[in-house]
Amino acid sequence: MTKRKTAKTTAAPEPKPRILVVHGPNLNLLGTREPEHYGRMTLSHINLSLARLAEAAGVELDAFQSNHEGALIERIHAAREQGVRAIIINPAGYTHTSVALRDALAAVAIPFVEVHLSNIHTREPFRHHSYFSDLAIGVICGLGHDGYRLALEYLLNNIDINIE
Ligand code: CA2
Repeated sequence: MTKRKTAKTTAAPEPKPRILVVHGPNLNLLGTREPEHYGRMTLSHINLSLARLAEAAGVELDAFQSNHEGALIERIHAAREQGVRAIIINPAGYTHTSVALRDALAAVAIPFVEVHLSNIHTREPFRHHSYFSDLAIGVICGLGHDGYRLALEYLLNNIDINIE
């Protein structure tokens, strides 16, 4: 008698939830200049500690930095296609100028936390207004690189309620 092979059905593993961290212009210089405002930690170091925290929670974390408004907008559009669950964004100088970046976040409707290393409200008046804050779940500013970690911890604790 010949034995017939039975096809085993193994369910595909659930994809990990994804969180995207977006860093705006000049943040690639972190840790090299203006430590009085932006601290001494480099962007790679910040991204690495966030990635470790996310991995421990079973979440995939992508980080993206650009000095170009269009590239930031396109990354945010791509996030919708990728099913990104939440975004942490420091729009840097675009915080105070970019209707286009704001519109991209509004269009994809992915919940986001706005983070600033420095306290924008204690600095020059032109930094006091953000085009993002009224759309954000929350805003963290003035806590240096800890702000990113706190934003991520919040999202990791609340990721399930962020599903539309
Ligand atoms: O405090 C923040 O995180 C800011 O978003 C940083 C922006 C600034 O325009 C915002 O008002 C507040 C500037 C980012 C520039 O990053 C640098 C980092 C190191 C050295 C020089 C610039």
